[in-house]
Amino acid sequence: MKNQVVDDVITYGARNYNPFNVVLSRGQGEWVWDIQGKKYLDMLSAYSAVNQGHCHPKLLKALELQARKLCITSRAYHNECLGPWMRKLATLTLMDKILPMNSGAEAVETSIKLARKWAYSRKGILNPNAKIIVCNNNFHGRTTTIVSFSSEPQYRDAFAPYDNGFVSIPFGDAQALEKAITQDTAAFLVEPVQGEAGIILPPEGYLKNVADICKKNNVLCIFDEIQTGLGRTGKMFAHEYENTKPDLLILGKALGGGIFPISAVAGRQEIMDVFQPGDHGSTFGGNPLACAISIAALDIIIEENLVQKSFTLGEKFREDLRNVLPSHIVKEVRGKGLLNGIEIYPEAGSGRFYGELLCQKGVLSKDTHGQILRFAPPLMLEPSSLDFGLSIIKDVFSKTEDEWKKGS
Ligand code: IF1
Repeated sequence: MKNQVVDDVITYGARNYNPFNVVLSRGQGEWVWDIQGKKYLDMLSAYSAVNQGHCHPKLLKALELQARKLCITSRAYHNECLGPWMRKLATLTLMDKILPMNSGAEAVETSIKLARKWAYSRKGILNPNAKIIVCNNNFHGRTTTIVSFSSEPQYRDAFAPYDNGFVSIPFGDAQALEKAITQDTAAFLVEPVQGEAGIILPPEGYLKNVADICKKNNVLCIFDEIQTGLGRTGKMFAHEYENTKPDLLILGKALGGGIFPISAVAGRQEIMDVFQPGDHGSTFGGNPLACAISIAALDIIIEENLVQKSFTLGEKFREDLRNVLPSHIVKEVRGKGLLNGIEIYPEAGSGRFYGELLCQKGVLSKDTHGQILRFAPPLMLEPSSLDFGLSIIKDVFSKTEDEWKKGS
C-alpha cells in the first residue's frame, strides 16, 4: 500500500519500529478501522493498554469534562483528582500508598529507587552495594537502567555502560531465588507472566513461593503487573491466583484506559515512606487529567465485570484452539485470561508471516521472539467477536507458510 502517512514515517521517523502496513484511523470497543474503512478485531490492544476497549464513552466523558476544567498543575500544588484516584487505587490494590508516574518504565525505575533507598535507610545495606534480583528474559521497559538487566541482546548490547546493581536468575525457579539472595539483596523484581518473552507462565505456586522467600529474607518483593494487571489475566491482579501480595506493585498500560499514559507504584507504607519531598518526581505524574481518566478506567473494569469476562473468554480462547489447531504447525496455545500466546514451529513458518496473514484477514496481533504470536484483545469484547477472531485464527493456522505461499 502506497501512502503518504506511511512514507512520512519512513522518511522522517527514527527506525525503532517496523509496523505492519496498515494505517489505523478509528476504533470502537474491540474493533478498529483503517483509512480504507477495513475493519479489524484488535487482538493486541496496544500491548494490553486498552483493556476497556477503544474510545469508551465513559472515558471520553471523563477526558472531556476534566480537560475543559484543568489538565495539569504539577505536584507543586494539589489538584482535585489526585487524592480520589490514590484512594481508589490503594483500595483496589490493598496497598497503603500510591506514587504516580506516566510510563511503565518510569514506574519500574521508581520501584528500583524505592528499593535502593529502603535497602540503605532501613535494611542497613552499605551504599552502593544494593542488588536487585531479576529474571532471565524479563521485560520491564527501555530506560538505560532497565535495559542493563535485559537478557535480550538487541535491547541491551548497544547501550552500554550498564548499571551493575542487578543479578539475573531463571524465571519460574523459586529455589534459584533462595540461592541468589545475599546480605546485599534489596529486592526481587518479576513479571507474574512474562509477556514480551512470549507469554511464559511460571509453575503453579511460584508467585506465592517467591513472595514468601522474600519475606523470610527481608527482601522486597516487586511484581511488575504493568501488562498482567487490571483484569488482563482473569483476576484483577495476576498475583491473586496464588493468594499472595507483593511489597511493591507496578501498574501502567490499562491504568489510563488506553487513552492517556499513567502508571503507578502501589506499596506498603514502610517502604513508600522512605521517599522524602524532593527524592523523586515527574512533571506530568499525578496530573488531574490523567487521574480523572484513570478513575473512570478503573470504574469500567469493575462496573462491566471485565475481570470475570477476561477469565471466561480466555478459557474459551485456549480450549477452542487447543482442540483444533494442527499439531505440526502449532506447538502450544498458552496463557491466562485474555493474555495468550500461540507458539509456532519454526518449520511451519515465522510469526511475522502469520501475523501479517492474520492482519490481512482482519485480526490484529503481534509476534514476539520470532515464533510466538500474542493475542490480548480488549477485555470487553463480545463473545461473537471472539468467535470471529477464533475462526480467522483457525483458518490462518490451517496451513504452513510454504503451503500459503504456494496457494495450496
Ligand atoms: C515496546 C512487548 C508488550 C511491560 C512490562 C514494563 C513495560 C512493559 C511487563 C514498560 C512494556 C511493551 C512496550 C512496547 C512493547 C511492549 C510489549 F512487546 F515488549 F512485549 F506489552 F508485550 N513492564 N511493554 O510489558 O512499559 O514504558 O512501555 O509504558 O517497548 O515496544 P512502558
